[in-house]
Amino acid sequence: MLYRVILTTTIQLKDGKYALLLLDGMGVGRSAYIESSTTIKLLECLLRSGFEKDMAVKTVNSILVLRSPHESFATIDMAVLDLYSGRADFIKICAAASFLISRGRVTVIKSNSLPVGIVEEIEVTTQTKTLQAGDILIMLTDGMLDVYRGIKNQEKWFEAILPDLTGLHPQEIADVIMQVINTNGGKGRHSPDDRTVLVAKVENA
Ligand SMILES: [Mn+2]
Repeated sequence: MLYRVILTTTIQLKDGKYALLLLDGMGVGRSAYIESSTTIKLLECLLRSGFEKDMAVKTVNSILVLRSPHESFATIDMAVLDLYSGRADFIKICAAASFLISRGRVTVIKSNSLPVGIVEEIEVTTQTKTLQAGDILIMLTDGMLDVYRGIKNQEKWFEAILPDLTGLHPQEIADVIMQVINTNGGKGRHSPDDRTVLVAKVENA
């Protein structure tokens, strides 16, 4: 049996850092299911204990590869925000694009790496942006963008619905996005994949 597990978590780290995690796991069999859910806990644990984020992702990958070769894999979408400087580091392991709305402009953050749990050595690249008050960060699973399957630039279509949402509370933004996607795509009509969206807004303390 094929399992799909999507998990999200937010973690307050040391030194005023804050991590947003979105994991989309897939695999065959009960062990794969358990592994997907332990992956995010492990990642959380490593980050909390002070591991550098690249190292944390690489460690999780090694463990997955060793424990269940080719039985399960997961995509990891991680944003680590420095609440003092506004610096945001993005690590995307085969994850869907994220969208940053800043002063009415949308920036798309994309990745092209392999998911964790497949190859022994993965490359972890970090993309960095600077956030300011009022900025909105949207992270989502590939199942959301699959609604636009067959369309060349899926991100462009999604992007078009975003600028009007900036005045809303993050939960409302998430609700509207989910509504739009479900209306356009039907509940699993085009995509049997799970849909999850995570919205964060930066405000002055
Ligand atoms: Mn998916």
